[in-house]
Amino acid sequence: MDSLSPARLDDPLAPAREATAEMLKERQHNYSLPQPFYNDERLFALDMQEIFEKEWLFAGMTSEIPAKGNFMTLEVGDNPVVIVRGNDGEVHAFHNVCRHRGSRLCVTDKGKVAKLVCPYHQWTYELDGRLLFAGTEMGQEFNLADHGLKPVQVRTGGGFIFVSLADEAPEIDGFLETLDHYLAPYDMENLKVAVESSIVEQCNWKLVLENNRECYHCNGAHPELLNSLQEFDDTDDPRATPAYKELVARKQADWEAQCVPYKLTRLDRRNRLTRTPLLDGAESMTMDGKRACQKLMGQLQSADLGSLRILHLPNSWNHFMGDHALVFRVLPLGPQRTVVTTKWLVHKDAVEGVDYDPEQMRKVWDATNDQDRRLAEENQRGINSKSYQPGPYSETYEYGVIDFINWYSERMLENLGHSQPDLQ
Ligand code: 3BY
Ligand code: FES
Ligand code: FE
Repeated sequence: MDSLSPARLDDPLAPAREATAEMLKERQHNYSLPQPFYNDERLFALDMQEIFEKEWLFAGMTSEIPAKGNFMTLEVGDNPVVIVRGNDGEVHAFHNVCRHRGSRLCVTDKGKVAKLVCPYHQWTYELDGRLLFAGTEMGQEFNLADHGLKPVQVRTGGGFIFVSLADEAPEIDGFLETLDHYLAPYDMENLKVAVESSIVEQCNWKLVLENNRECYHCNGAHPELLNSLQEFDDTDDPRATPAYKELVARKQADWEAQCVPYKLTRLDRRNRLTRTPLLDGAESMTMDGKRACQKLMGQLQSADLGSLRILHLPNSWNHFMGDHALVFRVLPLGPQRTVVTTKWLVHKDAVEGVDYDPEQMRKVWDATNDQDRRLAEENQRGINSKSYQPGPYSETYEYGVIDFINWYSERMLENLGHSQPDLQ
C-alpha cells in the first residue's frame, strides 16, 4: 500500500468515534440526543461515514429515467453520484467522478446523453461505466480498461431507486419485494413528475426526520394538511379512537375488494409501509380533500384509497394517494443544513392544465414543508443553546421518534464497533 494512503494516516475522527459511542451508550432512552449529535462537525462527519455512506439511500424514481441515456445526479455528502439508464435498459449508478483528474462528470440534476462525457478534457464513458475514449495523448502504456467509472451499488423496487456507497450494503431484498407488491397497482414505470421542490433547512438532518416521525405538532402547525390527514395511521396507536377504528375497518374492506395492499408491514426497523384512511370523505391531500389530478395513477378505478405511507430510514417518507403521490428525499449538506426534495407524481398521460393544475396540487405540501422547516430550524436554534439538555419524548405521541432514534443509535454503535446496550 502507498505510504501516503489515507488508511496509513491517523484517523482524525478516532477520538470522536470513542466519544460518540460513549454518549450513545450512556444516553437516556426515550430522550432526545445530546447536543453534539445535532450541531458538531465531527459528529456530522461520522453520520456521513457511518450512516449515509453505509445505508441504502432513496435517490429517485425509475420513471424519472425512462429511456437509455437518461440520468439523474445526487450528492451524498462529498460524494457525487450519477444514476443512468443503460443501453441494456437497466439502472446503473456510478461515482460521478472522472477517472482522469477527478472532475465531476454530469453537472445537471437530470439529463439525457448518448455517452457520459467529462466536461474537462472530454474523456468519454459508455453508459455501463467503461472508458471508451481518452484522446490520443495518454501514451502507450495507458489502458482504457483500467479507468472505468467506479460503480455505486443500486437496486430498484416498486419504482423506487436506492443507492448505497457501502462495500457491503445491508440486506434490502425483502423491502424491494414488499415495494413491488404494494406499488403494483400504481404502474410505477408510467408516472411523471408534475411538480418538484427542494428546500434547504438550516438544521441537522435528524431534526428533519424527528419532526416527520410525529404528529404531536400537527394541530399547532399544519392547518392545510389537517384538511385531509388523520393524526394517526395505525389502529394500535394509543390515541386511536373507536371512530377511527371503525373507519379503518370500513376502508380496509373496500381495499380488500379492490385488491389494493394495505396491511401494516415493518421490515428491518428501517422500513415501514401502511395504507391509512384520510379524513372520511377526503380522497387526496389537497386543500379541499378532492383529487388534484383527474386521471388516476396506474389502472386504479377509485381515488378513495387513503394514503399508502412508506418510510425508509434514513432518508425518505412517502404518500401514495389514488390521483397523485408524494415522494420525499432528505440529504444532509452540513451539521446544520439539510436539503429536502419533494416530488409530486402523476400518471404520465395526465395533461397539465387539463387533468391537473400544479399550483393547486402543490399547495398543501408546500405549506406543510415550509411549516416543518420553521419548526426544525427553531428546534435547531434552541438545541444550540448552552442551556439545552436532552428532553423526554412522549411514548404515545412520539413513539415514531423513539423508533427512529433507537434505530440510529443502534446503527451508529454497531458501525463504530460497539453493540447497543439493552433497551429496557
Ligand atoms: O404526514 C407525514 O408525512 C408526517 C407524519 C405525521 C406528520 N407529518 C407531516
Ligand atoms: Fe475528466 Fe480530465 S478530468 S477528462
Ligand atoms: Fe409536520
